[in-house]
Amino acid sequence: MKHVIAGTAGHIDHGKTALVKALTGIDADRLAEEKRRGITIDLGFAHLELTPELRIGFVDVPGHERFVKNMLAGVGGIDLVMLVVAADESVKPQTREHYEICRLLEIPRGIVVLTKSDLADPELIQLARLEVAELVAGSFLEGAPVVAVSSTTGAGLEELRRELARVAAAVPERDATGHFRLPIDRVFSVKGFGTVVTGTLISGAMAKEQETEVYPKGRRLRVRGLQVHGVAAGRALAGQRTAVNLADIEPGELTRGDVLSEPGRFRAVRHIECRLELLAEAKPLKHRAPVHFHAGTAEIEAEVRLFGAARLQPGETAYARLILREPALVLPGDRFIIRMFSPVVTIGGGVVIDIGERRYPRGFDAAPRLAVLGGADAAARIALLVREGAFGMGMAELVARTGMAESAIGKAAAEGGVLALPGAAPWFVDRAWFEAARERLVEAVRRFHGEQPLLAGMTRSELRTSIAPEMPAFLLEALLEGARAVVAEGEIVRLPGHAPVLGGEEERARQAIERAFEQAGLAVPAVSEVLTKAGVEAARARTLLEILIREKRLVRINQELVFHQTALEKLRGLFAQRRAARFGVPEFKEWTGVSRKYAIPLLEYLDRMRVTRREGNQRVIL
Ligand SMILES: Nc1nc2c(ncn2[C@@H]2O[C@H](COP(=O)(O)OP(=O)(O)OP(=O)(O)O)[C@@H](O)[C@H]2O)c(=O)[nH]1
Ligand SMILES: [Mg+2]
Repeated sequence: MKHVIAGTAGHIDHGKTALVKALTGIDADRLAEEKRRGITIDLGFAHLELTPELRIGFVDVPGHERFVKNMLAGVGGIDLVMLVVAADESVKPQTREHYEICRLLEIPRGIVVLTKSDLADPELIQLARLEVAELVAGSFLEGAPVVAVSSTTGAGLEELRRELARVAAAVPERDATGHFRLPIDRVFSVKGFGTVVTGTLISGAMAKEQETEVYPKGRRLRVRGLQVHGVAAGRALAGQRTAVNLADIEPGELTRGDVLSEPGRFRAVRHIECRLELLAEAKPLKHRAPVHFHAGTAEIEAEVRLFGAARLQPGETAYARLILREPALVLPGDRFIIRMFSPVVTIGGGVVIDIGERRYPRGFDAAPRLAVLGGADAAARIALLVREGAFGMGMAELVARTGMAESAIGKAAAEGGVLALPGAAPWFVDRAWFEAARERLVEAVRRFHGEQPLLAGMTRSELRTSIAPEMPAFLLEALLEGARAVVAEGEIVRLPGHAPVLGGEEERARQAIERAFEQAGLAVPAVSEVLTKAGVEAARARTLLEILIREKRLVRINQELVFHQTALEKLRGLFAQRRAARFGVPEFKEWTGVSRKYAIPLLEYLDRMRVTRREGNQRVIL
């Protein structure tokens, strides 16, 4: 069964609700106040099985100019619009406003319905046809079917059903593989179930029992139950009207405009970079003008920042930044509408391009980067984001920044010539940056050899600091991996040809120092004593000691005590067989044969190494 969502649009009293009722038998005006006043105030919903294979969900919107904000919450996810124009009144202000909204939101297709045909003679109907044709010329509705109907007599309804089926057939199957998002349009409580929210699932799929996060509030909740177009379901797919029963939350804690999505996947943001179109009928839009921002089902106050221009002229399109008063979950590609503060009328809209909340240096021309990020070339987009990251960008961040599925990002990265570093979480780096970083690394090692010819090489941490202290450790590993120009041995990185230049005398002294500790086992001599006997002057002997410690042949466990690495290795081996045993200092002395002078520092060292843990006077072997 194919699910398609149709929205109504059009001026107040032009017969939208009556039309939905004539088609479905359902009165979408559910509020008492709506029935009393005879107008629609908030969104209404109805559905129809047009053919055995086609189910149409209808979102009926209010035409009153004061409720356009409610209309905006309803048309976001629709597949097609029925632009309703009363044949006896023709095009009116909200016909235009609703039409412009649908155009700016890039609703892909629609049907023009001339209602109340029973109240208009053929000439009047013809006039309405002409006026509508003029209104929609050059837009997505140019050439769309125009059907005259009467909801009172039923005239034209058959033809409308046929056109609906035809247009619905052209609606492509939605891709449900992406990350799910459900902008909430209603929140209520159902006896026996608790809190239920509804909305159109705009991407991905949701399943019963899964966890979801409410953006921007950050609450994580369990999906207790799902309904699709009014029927209980285990899964809901993109494009479907979905009701979600949520556990452990009161209706008052959620509002229209909140979005259900995957836990921790995205970030609500306050700065949005976009392409903004100002309607031809609007007044010029000033830099820093306050506006109402509508995206999905959310409405948020915002300020427009124009890049390098004092104002945007009517009918013009420009890149701009919107500063939202409250954070919102929006993603690149999302369409939005802006409305003025007073009078509250629609003045424009556009598409979100970047949510990176990037700061530009003074005088920076953002247009080229926004042209790439707003362009159709996904490979170029991913390559740009990766290049902008200080050390490239991880998969999780790319998903959060673009909303794209991992597979699509991987494919775009490959096409964009971006280097993918393998790992549990893939990481992407710019190829040129990577090569340059590797050259800098080799250069740093070469310089180090020049300055410290006695040392075998740089330690990994020294090397990282010399390139960029904030660089993640795994990136250094990636740079070293497969780098033929350097050799990494344990902690030490050196050039392939480098050997520490110790003179014969120094080499003998180095060996003497190492041997002194090696032979002592755990009962090590005082450092000063070893150095005096090394056979070279004190300062050089100390340097040789430091080299041995850097090379990890000797280990300094406190200010005074240095051990040979093999002695400590043996000591740890002793404990490996005694897991979970408890012991005190006397036992330790007995096992190792060391005196108290060594026992305490050695035990403290073992605690630090997490071989043992102190508990009062005792120790536990971990
Ligand atoms: N004669 C006649 N009257 C109609 C027809 N369709 C609607 N009406 C009447 O027009 C009035 C307004 O109809 P609605 O369907 O409530 O109009 P609407 O567009 O939903 O109005 P809002 O939701 O408030 O914008 C009602 O009194 C309807 O009975 C029609 O085809 N013929
Ligand atoms: Mg209505």
